[in-house]
Amino acid sequence: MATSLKSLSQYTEKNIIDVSEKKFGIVVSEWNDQVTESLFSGALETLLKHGAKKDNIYRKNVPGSFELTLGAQWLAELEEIDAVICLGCVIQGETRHFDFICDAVAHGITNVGLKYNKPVIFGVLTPDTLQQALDRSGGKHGNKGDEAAITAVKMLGF
Ligand code: DLZ
Repeated sequence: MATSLKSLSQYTEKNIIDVSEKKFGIVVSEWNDQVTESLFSGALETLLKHGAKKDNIYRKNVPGSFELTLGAQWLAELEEIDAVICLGCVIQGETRHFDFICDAVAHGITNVGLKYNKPVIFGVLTPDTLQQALDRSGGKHGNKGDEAAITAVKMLGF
């Protein structure tokens, strides 16, 4: 999808365009699903609040955050999908597993976005503890799923 020029009249508030005809893919990692389900609920609610239609939102689950990249690619390669949101939660453990997964998924998601020229959003929490994740998935620090969704909507306005 190449960026198209948009005139000021196509924007509503805060530089946000009408996304009622846009199609969104959401990839959800099943690891730490207590957290990722809340991220998904937040993302879905935010997309609907901004005018996206439920019929235009597609969800795919993947086993863990490491698989988000391939899941994102499977959605991004579909011509009809306008933006992809990746939701995961990698909690720091005692080994370097955390670093490998976080590095791979950050680079992987970036590459998918560049390859398909579409917004592919990094909605992956990388906390030290489960509590920090819960605080950021509908708890006292908000919901990063909402932020991922609004980022997708904003990127479609470019
Ligand atoms: C193996 C693993 C571990 C230890 N921790 C997490 C995690 O905190 N969050 C997450 O999303 N996934 C984790 N995984 C699974 C990996 O993402 C991946 O699914 C496996 O390494 C298989 O490729």
